[in-house]
Amino acid sequence: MAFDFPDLPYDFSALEPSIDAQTMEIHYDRHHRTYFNNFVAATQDTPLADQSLEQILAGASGHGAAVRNNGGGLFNHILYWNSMCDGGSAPSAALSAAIEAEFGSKEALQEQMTKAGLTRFGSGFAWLVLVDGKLTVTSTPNQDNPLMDCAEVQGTPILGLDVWEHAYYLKYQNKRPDYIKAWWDVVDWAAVSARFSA
Ligand code: MN3
Repeated sequence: MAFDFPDLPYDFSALEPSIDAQTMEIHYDRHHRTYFNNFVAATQDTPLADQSLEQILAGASGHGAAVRNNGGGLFNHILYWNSMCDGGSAPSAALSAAIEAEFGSKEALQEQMTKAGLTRFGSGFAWLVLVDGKLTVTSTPNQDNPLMDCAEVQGTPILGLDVWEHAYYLKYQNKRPDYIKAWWDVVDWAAVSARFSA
């Protein structure tokens, strides 16, 4: 398949004040675009060009660093953009029930995922993942993700938090805890619910 550079589903300023417009513009238009361009360069005119991104990631350990890092970077940022909106969305009844069954409450889930993001040394992502129908929190280094055959916890990510410094440094500098706290205000629970039910 041919890969297209994905649209950002809102304006750069849509997530203010949690995430400032300049950070969004640089993150989307430079960082994400670079992962996309490098991924296309690494896969075009190879047998991988006929696979879906998800299929490629499932075999990440065998494709080399350029495909793993840039394919991961492409997927991870699409999920990250589509994990956020400009406020005011709630989990579906089905997702709420699953969260309460697994974590006790939405607040407890948020605490666990915040901790996963804070304890991820260096750069990476924290995830809410479905593993055999069960919700789990995990994190991955660099641009790895739970779709990869080399991930410690493998499953389907339904919510992704970017904790690379490029996601927050302009506004929050080294204060990753402040960024994550503000990030929860823009999480698109309706989109997470749709992925949960899919
Ligand atoms: Mn990023």
